[in-house]
Amino acid sequence: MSVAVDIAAGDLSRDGLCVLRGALDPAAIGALAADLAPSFALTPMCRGVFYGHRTRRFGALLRRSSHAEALVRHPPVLAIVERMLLPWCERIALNLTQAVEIHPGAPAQLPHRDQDMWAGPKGSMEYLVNVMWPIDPFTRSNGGTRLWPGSHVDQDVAELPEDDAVVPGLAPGDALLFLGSTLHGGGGNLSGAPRRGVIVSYCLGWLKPFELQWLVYPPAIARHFSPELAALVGYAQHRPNLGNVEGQCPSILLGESVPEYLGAIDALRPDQEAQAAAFLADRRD
Ligand SMILES: O=C(O)CCC(=O)C(=O)O
Ligand SMILES: [Fe+2]
Repeated sequence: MSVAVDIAAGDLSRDGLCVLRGALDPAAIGALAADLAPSFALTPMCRGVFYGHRTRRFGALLRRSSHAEALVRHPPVLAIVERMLLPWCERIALNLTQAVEIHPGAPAQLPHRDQDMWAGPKGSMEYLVNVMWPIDPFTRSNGGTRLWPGSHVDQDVAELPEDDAVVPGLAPGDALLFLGSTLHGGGGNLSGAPRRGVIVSYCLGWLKPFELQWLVYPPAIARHFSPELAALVGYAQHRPNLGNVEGQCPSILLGESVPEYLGAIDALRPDQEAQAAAFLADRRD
């Protein structure tokens, strides 16, 4: 696994994208698609030029299907994402889960970089890694994701020739990974059938996520998650002390009963603990 992770992480750093072929059994994607079918049937079309009028989207996939966790916690994907993001945070967070259905006749989506939702400086760090899991095979004609390889290097370029875009052909079970700094967009669907896929994205653990994970998975729901999944959706502090409830780890809310009065408890990195201890030792006389 680690050789494959090394190769994929290398491709992702170099090109801004990579494909993991056969990352999951197509049957697992089929089971997820079956659970999502009622949501695809009942969710209204999007409004707005970015989401797309002939496109349907919905989030909260971990609530809609028990099969979503296999995508969100896919070990090689997590290893690659951590390789990309841990230089700038001490834990990664789930940014969103979103099903996207691009209907016949939908135009191509505006090329964009997903990181531009955050207003911080760009070019010196990565904010996000996106993973597209196709439900239907992705092709150039049915709206497969268009990406501009290398566009993560010169991020001042907002637009590149359409002919320079690649559209990786994908089968259910494949995973397409791309950086938040990679220019991309959904394709126009010239075929006669909808193109469905699931996006799972991860961001630096100290950022505000695109989809508000704590509201989408409140304690009554997250209580039934594995501890690892609960931590990914935000029931974990980002040291030092960020993202707490009453100064404690928010996972306290997942217990049977929550005491009304909680004392704050530091969650510091070991280097900060040591620095604080040294500071106090110096002052002791
Ligand atoms: O549907 C796709 O292929 C990509 C969608 C996308 O990039 C987005 O909505 O940010
Ligand atoms: Fe995007």
